[in-house]
Amino acid sequence: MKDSGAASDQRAAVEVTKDRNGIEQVVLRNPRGASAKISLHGGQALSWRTERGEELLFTSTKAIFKPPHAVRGGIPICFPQFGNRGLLEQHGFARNRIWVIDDNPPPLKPSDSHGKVYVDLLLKPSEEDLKIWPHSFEFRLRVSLTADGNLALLSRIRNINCKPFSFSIAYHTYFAISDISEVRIEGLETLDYLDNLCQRERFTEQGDALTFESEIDRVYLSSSDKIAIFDHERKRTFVIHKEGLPDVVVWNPWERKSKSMADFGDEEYKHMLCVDGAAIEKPITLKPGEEWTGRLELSLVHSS
Ligand code: TA6
Repeated sequence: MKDSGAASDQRAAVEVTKDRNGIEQVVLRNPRGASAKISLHGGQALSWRTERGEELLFTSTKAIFKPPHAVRGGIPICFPQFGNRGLLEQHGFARNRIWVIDDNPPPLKPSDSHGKVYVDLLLKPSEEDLKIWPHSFEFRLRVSLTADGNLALLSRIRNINCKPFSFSIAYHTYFAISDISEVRIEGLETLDYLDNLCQRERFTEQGDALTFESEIDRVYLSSSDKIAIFDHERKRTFVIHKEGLPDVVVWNPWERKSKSMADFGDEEYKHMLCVDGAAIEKPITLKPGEEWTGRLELSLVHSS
């Protein structure tokens, strides 16, 4: 855990605390007072706040903060699969495991550190994990807060096995929004998508911004690396920049599904939208010793 040069201001800080279950959480604070909180439960970012303390990630008021439940909100890491297939639990086990702080990660590019306050986390499979997914890996996650208050997640997944393996991954990001009727997404126009509400059938998106009138559960394929989520009422836009993550999951449970989720309020669908940088359609295959890198950077732009 470090705060590098430009963030050496005394208010730039990395603080380790514990939640009510005794699980460690890391709080990052940049010189302007923006902050992020990451739980070692799942390596999950639970909070991302502006320098004015405004919360930008949604967390359900009914979230369960105890393993093996993934906390309903923030940014769960879906690995080694997105979805529900085979022996693995829904969206894989990474979000339901306790990660550790990695004080001596392999070096990264200077741009991954300069001016950032960050923490490095590490997940390795347990013997139990290897029984259901027999592939040894090291998953290094760097969560950073930039000088401008952007939230950056950098994943490095290395195959330390003696044979290749494939995985899919998603940063399952719950954005806090004013009201789902006030929101539109730009950057997905004309893309093909797999519709989870129609047995993952493939469709093509229309030619203008995506708005919401009912449950949506789609994987948009081969998108550009920049997606924008406009919140008209709050006059702000979330901008997602991604690298190595060709697909975008868009999910809002709407009214009926909200009522079926114990860890989600019946009306909470109005105030959240999941837009996930992901690699799903074409799973990533790593040869022995090979490492994959995926980057996601979230920023907030105020719009008039
Ligand atoms: O596409 C997103 C999705 O797979 C939805 O089907 C919904 O299940 C959502 O993820 C949440 O999954 P979770 O396992 O966190 O309840």
